[in-house]
Amino acid sequence: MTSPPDRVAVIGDVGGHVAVLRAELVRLGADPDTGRIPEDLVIVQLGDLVHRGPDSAAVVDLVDVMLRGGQGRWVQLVGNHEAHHVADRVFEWPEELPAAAADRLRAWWSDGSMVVAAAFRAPSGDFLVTHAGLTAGFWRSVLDTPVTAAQTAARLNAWAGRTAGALFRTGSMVNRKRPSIAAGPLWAEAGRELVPSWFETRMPFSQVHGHSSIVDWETGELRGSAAVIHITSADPQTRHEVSRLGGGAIIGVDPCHGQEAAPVSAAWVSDRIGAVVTRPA
Ligand SMILES: [Mn+2]
Repeated sequence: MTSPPDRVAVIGDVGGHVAVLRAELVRLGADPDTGRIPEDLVIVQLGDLVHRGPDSAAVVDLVDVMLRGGQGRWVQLVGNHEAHHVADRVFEWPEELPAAAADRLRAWWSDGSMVVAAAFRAPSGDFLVTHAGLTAGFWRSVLDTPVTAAQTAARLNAWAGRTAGALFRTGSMVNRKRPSIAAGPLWAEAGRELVPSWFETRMPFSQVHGHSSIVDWETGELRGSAAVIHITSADPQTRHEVSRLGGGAIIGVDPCHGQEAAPVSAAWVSDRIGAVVTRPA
C-alpha cells in the first residue's frame, strides 16, 4: 500500500451469492474482472464466502481475482464456513464445495491471504473486524486484554494458517450449547453471546462483525434480552445493526442470506481512516 487509504468498506457474509458480491464491488468502484480497487479504499470481507447460495465456487474465484488484482487493498477474513475447509471440522454441513475451491481456501489460509482480523482507526474510534465478533471473555481469558484494536488483531492473526486452537472455539450455535461470554470470534452469536459479553466490561474499541444478527431481517423484530434490545438500533435499508455500549459500538453487517440472496445488503463504509492492520506485529 503506497498511501493510507481514506475509507474501509466491510462486506458482510456472502453465502455463495456471487451476483450480490459482484454488484457490491461495482457499487464501491472496484472492478470484479481485474480486481482493481480504488486507491483510497480498502475492502475487508469478513468471511462466510461459501455455502448456502448457488455459486460458492464462483465466489471463491472472484475473491481470488480481488486478492491478486487488489494491490493489497483486499483483506480476506476467515469465517466458520471457511474454517470448515481449512481446519478441524466442528459442524456438519450438507453441501460439498468443488475440490478446486476448497483447495484454494486452504492455499489462502496457508499463504496468509486469509487472516482472522483487521483493525483500523477512524475519527469515530478504533475498530476491530472479525467474522463473528470478539467476546469479552475471549478477549480477557485467551488474548490477555490487549488495549488497542491493532494489538488485538495481531494476536488473533497469530493463529492464521493453523488448523487447531482457541480461535476455533464454538459457542451456543454448535450443539445447542449454553451461551458463552467467551465464545470464539468465528462463532459468537451476536444477540446472546457477543453483545451481552461486554455488559460488565468497558469495550476497549469498537467492532464490526458478521455471522449472525440481533435483528430478524424478515420481520424487523429484535431478538435477545431486553437489555440487548434497548441498546440496539437497526437499518433495514442496509441490514446493518448497531449496539451501543460503554467504550464503543458493536456493528453487525450480516445480511442473513439463505439459499436465496437477501433482498438488500450493503457494505458498511467507515469515515476517514488510518492504517489497516492485518498481519501479526
Ligand atoms: Mn458465520
